[in-house]
Amino acid sequence: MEYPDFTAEYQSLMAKNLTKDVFEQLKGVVTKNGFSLKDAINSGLVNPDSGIGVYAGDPESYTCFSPLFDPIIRQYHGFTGSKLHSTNLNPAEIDHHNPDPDNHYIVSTRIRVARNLVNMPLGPAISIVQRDEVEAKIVAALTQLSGSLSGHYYALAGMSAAVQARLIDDHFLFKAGDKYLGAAGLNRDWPAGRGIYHNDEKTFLVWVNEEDQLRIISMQAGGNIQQVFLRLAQALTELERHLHFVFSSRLGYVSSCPTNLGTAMRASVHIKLPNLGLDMTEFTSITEQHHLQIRGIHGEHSESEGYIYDVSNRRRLGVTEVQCVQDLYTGVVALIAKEKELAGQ
Ligand code: ADP
Ligand code: CIR
Repeated sequence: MEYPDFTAEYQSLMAKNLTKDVFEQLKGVVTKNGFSLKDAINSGLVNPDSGIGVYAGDPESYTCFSPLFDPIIRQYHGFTGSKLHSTNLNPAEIDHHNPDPDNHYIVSTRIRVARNLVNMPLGPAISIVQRDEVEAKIVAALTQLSGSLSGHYYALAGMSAAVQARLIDDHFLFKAGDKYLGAAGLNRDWPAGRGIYHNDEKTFLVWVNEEDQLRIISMQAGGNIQQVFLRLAQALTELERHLHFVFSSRLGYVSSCPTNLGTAMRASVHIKLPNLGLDMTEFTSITEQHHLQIRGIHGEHSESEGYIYDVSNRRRLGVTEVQCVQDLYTGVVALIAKEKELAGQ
């Protein structure tokens, strides 16, 4: 493999950090699962519009390719690496319940975490047999859930196109054919081994073998962040009785994309901000101040509709889960205050 020709359109953290020196150091490196530098950077090479541009094939990728991954991790999470990552999923420490108690702005709240099983490659390097094995282990654990978390698993392979489209439109299911995941090898053998578990109310959901082996999701209408967090924390406690997730004190919960390391948590609201939506400079200055990110209404790389935005915590490593939710809470309070001020003008 030759050093890539990074033209001006390549603005990803991968393009920025893969200097000729780093390339020379890593070009011959292969992890024990056969994952190479070329595999790690392929998504960013094929998609020059990538923001990050790298994926890990296994937990070992983070050490084998650390001269590339470490600066990307530092730059994305603002985490210097001088302290270890610690986790705090204690719902009692969420001291604010709802940033929009009168229900004027927040349409819905969702908190998800990514998890992967120990002793398995991550999605980009997993084999079809291993993926099926992961699915079977996860489904067996989900079957043990009871009470409000109990539900059913629906394999993607057995799902009609209409049901799939409806679940995607309603924000419950992942989309097929993501080009960034595709170039990372994460869509191989699609739809084998993939599926979704949910309870009847669709307030607790688990995505199986998408970008990570598990995406564990708690969501509901309105802005009661504490209730959403509590449900997620309870589900994690239950699932950890049956599943062993990869965790390191340096990287937290290990994920295929470095943006999801640490808490692996994205806490988001769908929030209607018609006035702030007309002033994206003001909008983004508030979100940046509070370490938040704006996405469109159908998730990453989608657009807003009807001035409804997906606002979520940006940093996930070096902060606890409670802090991620606190980032969201204080930022959303600030956004609502500004929206009210603009509406009054
Ligand atoms: P992820 O959150 O897993 O990183 P995406 O950004 O692709 O992935 O979002 C996945 C789905 O979750 C999308 O359909 C998105 O609209 C939906 N979603 C995200 N946040 C919320 C929310 N607060 N309320 C309802 N749906 C949401
Ligand atoms: C990219 O590099 O843009 C994609 N691989 C997605 C990166 C992860 N998402 C994110 O930063 N929010």
